[in-house]
Amino acid sequence: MTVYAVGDIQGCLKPLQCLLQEVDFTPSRDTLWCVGDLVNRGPASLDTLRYLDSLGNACISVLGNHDLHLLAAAYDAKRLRKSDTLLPTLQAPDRERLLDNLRQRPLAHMDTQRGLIMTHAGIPPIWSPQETLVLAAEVEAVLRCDQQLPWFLDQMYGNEPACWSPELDGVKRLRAITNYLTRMRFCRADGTLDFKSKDTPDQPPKGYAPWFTLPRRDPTIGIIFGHWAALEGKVTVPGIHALDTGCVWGNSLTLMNVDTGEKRQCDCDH
Ligand SMILES: [Mn+2]
Repeated sequence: MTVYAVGDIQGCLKPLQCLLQEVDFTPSRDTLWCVGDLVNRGPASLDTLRYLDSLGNACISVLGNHDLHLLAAAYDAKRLRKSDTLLPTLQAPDRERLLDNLRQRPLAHMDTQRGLIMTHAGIPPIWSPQETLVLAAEVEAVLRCDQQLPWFLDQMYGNEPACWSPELDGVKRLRAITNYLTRMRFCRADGTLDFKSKDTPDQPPKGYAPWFTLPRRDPTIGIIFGHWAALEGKVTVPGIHALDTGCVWGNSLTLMNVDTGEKRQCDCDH
């Protein structure tokens, strides 16, 4: 049994299937972890969701900002932006099943045995892996609740509060957790986030640093994440695995054998 982790797919199904074929991925034997952003911007979001659902328990995916955006657009099509490629998914006959499965997915996944945690954007220096799981579960409960979901999707967007406090409550608390786990790039040691810069990690806004360069609460737990294509997967901090290599931007999709750390890539030729 082998566990593989793949970077942001964003509807690039062909390179994913090419990589899985190369490693002879077998759903009855192996497991695929996805760092989220399964959909959007790429050519085959709908078929990507269908394919990953077909893997059943052999696929574990955490939610990314684009996945949450798809859920939000499903409730209000006015939220669609010009660059979104989500219409075929929203118009699909099986959309309800796909969206329902998507919103059951977690924001954080921990493998205690392997000493690894996976989220879409990473983990802020102020949270331990255990705290991260507890806080992620607060948002997961709202996403899975029919009554609360439309309300949350309505309030989800926004950059405030920029800093975590355990006293936060209501939608501010949920939005902060969501932003840390799905949108974070640059951060201060106290957890304050910057949302303006998507640049390379060597050009942080003044007073900020890439979140993974700040001392973390539990260095014995490795972190697998995506979201930050400008990193090109080149993070050298031990135990930090950056898997987004910008497939949807014409670069490549990265698949990592979680146990050996061996990586392979497939070019995105859509
Ligand atoms: Mn993302």
